[in-house]
Amino acid sequence: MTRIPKSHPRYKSLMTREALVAAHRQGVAVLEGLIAHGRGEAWDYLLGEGTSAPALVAERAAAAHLVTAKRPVISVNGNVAALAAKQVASLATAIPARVEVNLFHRSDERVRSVLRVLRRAGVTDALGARPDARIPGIESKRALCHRGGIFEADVVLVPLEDGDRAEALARMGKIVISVDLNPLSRTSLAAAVPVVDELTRALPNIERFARELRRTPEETARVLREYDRARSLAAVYAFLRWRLSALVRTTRAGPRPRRSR
Ligand code: PTJ
Repeated sequence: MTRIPKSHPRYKSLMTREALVAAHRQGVAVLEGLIAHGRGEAWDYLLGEGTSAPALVAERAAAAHLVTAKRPVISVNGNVAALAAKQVASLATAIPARVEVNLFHRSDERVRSVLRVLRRAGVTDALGARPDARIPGIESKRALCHRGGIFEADVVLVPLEDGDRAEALARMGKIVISVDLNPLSRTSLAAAVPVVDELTRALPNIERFARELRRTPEETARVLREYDRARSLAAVYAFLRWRLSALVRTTRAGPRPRRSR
């Protein structure tokens, strides 16, 4: 592993990249996952590398759905395990929700590797190793799932998803919550609650809201009633437009725009 000096202006970003590379070497993340990460990071630059107000609204709605669900499930793939196993464990406890490993590039060995990472992070009963059901309408191995997990879940949190399964889960009548920095992705467009934020920021935010909303059912009901996915996505696009106009203004004024090192 390359030693990254703490003084490097992109220290956090470079460390995350190294963590993903290490996870790839351990058979947890796939090469395609590294490409996915690069795409996500490009969006994060545009969004200012912080949680936007519209993302917070979606995260609160996500928490409200999760704490009122009968059978909530958090779906985990290679990237999610590599970047946020501890946050997944903590969120699953807070809700409480089941965790299921679901891989696009599935092999039994990879499922075992991801389960190992989750176990070390504190998820001792994650599903995924012995799928006994299929998501209708999906031909890839992502269709494989557990009856007692994703198949019968009413609310599914799908971070860093590909669009196909998010659409199929929505067709099954499930409430799909996505975490995806790309507000134009098929996943974000298919989700009932698209959270356009970086995974390691989004999960702790959702957990914080879940812990708060569990104690306040009336507020939870209000959040569920008032959340409007179309308005929420439109607010993300408006935020992006505002960010880009601010960048145009600051660039014209001289100094370098914030966070564009
Ligand atoms: O582990 P596997 O085999 O299940 O494969 C996982 C990947 C990620 C390769 C697979 O799900 C995939 O191909 O995903 P996509 O279609 O590349 O979509 C990933 C989405 O996540 C993209 O829209 C990225 O912008 C977004 N993304 C990447 N990193 C992050 C992110 N969103 C939030 N936080 C991130 N850290």
